[in-house]
Amino acid sequence: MRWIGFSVLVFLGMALAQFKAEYKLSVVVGPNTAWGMGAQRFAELVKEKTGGRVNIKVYYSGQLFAGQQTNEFQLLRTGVADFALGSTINWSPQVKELNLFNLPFFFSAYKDLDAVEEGQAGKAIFARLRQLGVEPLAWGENGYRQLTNSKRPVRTPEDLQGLKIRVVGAPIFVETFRALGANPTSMNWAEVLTALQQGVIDGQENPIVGVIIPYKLWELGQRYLTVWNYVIDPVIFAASGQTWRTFPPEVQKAIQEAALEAARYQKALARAGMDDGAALRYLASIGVKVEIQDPLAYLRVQGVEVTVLSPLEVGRFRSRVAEVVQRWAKEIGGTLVVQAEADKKRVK
Ligand code: X2X
Repeated sequence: MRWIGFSVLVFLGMALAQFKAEYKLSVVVGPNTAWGMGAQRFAELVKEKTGGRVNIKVYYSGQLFAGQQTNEFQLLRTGVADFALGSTINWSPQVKELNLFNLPFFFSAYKDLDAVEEGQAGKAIFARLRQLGVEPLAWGENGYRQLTNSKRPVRTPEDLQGLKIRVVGAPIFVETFRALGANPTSMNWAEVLTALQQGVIDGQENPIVGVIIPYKLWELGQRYLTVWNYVIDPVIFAASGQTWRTFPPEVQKAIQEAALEAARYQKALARAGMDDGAALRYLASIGVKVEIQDPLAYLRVQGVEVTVLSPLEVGRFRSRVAEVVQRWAKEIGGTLVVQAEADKKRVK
């Protein structure tokens, strides 16, 4: 009997020892964003689906990487962060394939992006991340990135001349904004709010629902918004390969399911009021009420002057960045770009 009791204890001990008391998840933004809420939902679902064995704590606002957002991928690879809900922009300096999403004016509709994520290109990107020691779980979204500034409405490339625009520290963004005639400067998100407030920069680019509204950028002088859908910013739910390997298969399966469910919710939050209504309908179907149903109307009420570009007007910007696209398509790898084009065609 005593022997059995002892064995049970040893067995229990082993089972418990497999799990850390806390798993760290990195997010670059705060908890009141679609991105942050998606991370929190993922943590809750993982806890629920693993019977409380995997406890994830969300570290918001870049706490794990001390503000240096392009380091996040490295933290994941080395297991300093067990999980992340990370932007493809922030990981693109380490994973050149992710620059596919940074190609200006490449994804003109949500359905193009969905097709690429679900298609050959998306699968190839996930395989590449795995090769680099990061286990991708699901595609989430920050959103279409739009331009804001404190100086004037921007409708043509001429309007953008000389404006000091903050971009993320990924080289393709600096090149894109230079080609457009702006004066780009790279800066971590953690420093952007103060820089806007102090007028060190004139403008920035980020999604409306994802960032501009939750951070109330108009209160920091960003009175002009240009809706041009120039880049869309997917975020990826992922685990460090090192952490992932410590989980038994049934736990991996539960975490994978949690990621897919959280991603659907998170993506819908990011698209709420910005698509044909599908996102709001989905959220209503799962009992989530969204306060701001018409984000552009909401911004106008806040005193923001909204300039929505026509396809013709977008074309003027697009023609200025043709060389940047060509150069980066080579960098990314011809095969991946061709796969992405084929994925997009399937939904035309
Ligand atoms: O830094 C940004 O602009 C942000 C928050 O959108 C990203 O992390 C890519």
